[in-house]
Amino acid sequence: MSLLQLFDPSLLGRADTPALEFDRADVSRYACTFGELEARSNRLAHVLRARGLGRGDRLAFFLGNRVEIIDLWLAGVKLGLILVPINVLYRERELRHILTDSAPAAVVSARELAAFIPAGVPIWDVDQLSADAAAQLADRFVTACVADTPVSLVYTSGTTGASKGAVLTHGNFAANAIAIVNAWRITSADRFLCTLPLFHVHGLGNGVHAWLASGCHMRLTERFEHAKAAAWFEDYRPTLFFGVPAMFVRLLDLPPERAQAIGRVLRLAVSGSAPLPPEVHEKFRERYGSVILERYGMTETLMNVANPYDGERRPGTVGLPLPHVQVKILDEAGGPVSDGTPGELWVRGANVCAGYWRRPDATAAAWRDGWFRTGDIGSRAPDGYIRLHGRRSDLVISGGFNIYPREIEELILEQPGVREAAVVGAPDPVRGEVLIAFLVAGAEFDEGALRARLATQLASFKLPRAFIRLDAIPRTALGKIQKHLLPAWKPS
Ligand code: MCA
Ligand code: AMP
Repeated sequence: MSLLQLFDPSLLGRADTPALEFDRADVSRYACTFGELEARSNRLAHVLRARGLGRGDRLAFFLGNRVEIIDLWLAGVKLGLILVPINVLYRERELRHILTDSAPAAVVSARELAAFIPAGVPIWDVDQLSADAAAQLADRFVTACVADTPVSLVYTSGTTGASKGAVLTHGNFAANAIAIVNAWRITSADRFLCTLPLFHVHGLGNGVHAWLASGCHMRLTERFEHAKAAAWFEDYRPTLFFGVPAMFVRLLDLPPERAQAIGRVLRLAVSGSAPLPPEVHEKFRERYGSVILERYGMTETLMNVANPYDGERRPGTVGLPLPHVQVKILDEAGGPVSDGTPGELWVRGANVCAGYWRRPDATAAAWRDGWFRTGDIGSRAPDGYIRLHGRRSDLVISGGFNIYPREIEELILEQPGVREAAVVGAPDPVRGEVLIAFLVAGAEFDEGALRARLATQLASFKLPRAFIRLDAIPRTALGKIQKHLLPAWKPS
């Protein structure tokens, strides 16, 4: 199945129905129907074709949330393009890698972001594309796509600093959207508040796709903003909200009466991308009268496991495998573990991506007999509920954004005077974790210069909160860093 088949009942079948509202920074609100989205994306598709793009061509976008991302996505779906979303917080080092690896025809971006894009890739200004599109006819042009046709490369944070592009197909996204729309009973009557960034699969593959597949109404915001969140809920009165745990922590600030009023309208709140602390689950239930549904997914697999809509949403667990997703838990030797014993999760299903872009080595390492190795450690209770215990590698998740410490360690080690570096995650009440850097450095080391350099090279969520100098980094006899022996860090 192609994504267009999934979206057509909304784009064509509900053409006159209000589909979307978006609050722009200048506070003016844009609103449109599904039919207008269909026309906007058709016009843009003509522009992209005229610029020479066709089936299989990559087109990257480096943008904060705005309606034009939806136009690009739909135009790409119609033309058989492979879209490459890039986290808008990424800076030179991350951008250079993704743009070199995916080799897009161009990167669509905005004037205020263009300076971050390394030289070498054509930049197409998003406002210019829209202006060109306005002069086009709104008739539809479609390149036939099937379930196996790639539609996107979404880059995962890489264990060695070199992130890999997960090749996601029409079939992967369609399977995911159908699974969650059914499991979470999403219908055209829903009102969905989307504050998640659209450059990750949580906002795009769950948010935008569930909206387009169900034909419900969506309010999109530029980003989640703590100070505005309550007003958005009260004004828009969403029935549906998807968030990362850091957003739910922020929402606990609301006074009980306001939270209760929001909770009476909110039919379903879904949390994912990082562990939801059981106490946040409990406090949210108390304050809003709404039991968060926690689920587990990955860029490479989209959604795998979710707590049930009906039945117990068990805090501290991610629930049961979604229909049509198979999950097995294996020990180090590759044998099945017994109930309650932690092992590595492997998954199989139409949701699992086609492999890593131009990385046959990494693809071979991650798949075995059609099963994908997640790297997540989990255990299964006798009644089937799955609990995640952590990762095989030292992934840190801050505010729902993934970070491999190795990438930051490599950059710190390039700084004059630094002899050793170890970066770890430390608990943070809002973001779940933040980074702390330990280093051994000589007299010429300049912390200010290091901070300035990291800020130009990396996304802001990857910047260590503190740099702690030690005489030595604890190591094993074989020289391997023992991160668990580093001193505990406390915010001052
Ligand atoms: C944060 N910032 C942003 C955004 N988020 N800037 C632009 N767009 C964003 N979306 C910047 C802020 O400008 C600021 O930068 C810094 O980050 C911290 O912002 P603050 O307002 O203090 O944030 P917060 O209250 O701590 O909340 C952060 C957040 C953010 C809004 C929760 O972490 C977020 O949007 N997380 C979502 C991540 C996500 O979608 N992950 C899905 C991955 P400065 O410091 O420079 O001023 S997909 C996945 O994991 C799988 C598939 C799954 O299971 O879903
Ligand atoms: P990403 O690489 O950005 O797709 O992040 C995927 C990773 O986020 C997974 O492999 C998990 O480690 C983590 N993750 C996603 N959902 C959850 C959850 N509900 N609880 C704990 N970890 C999660």
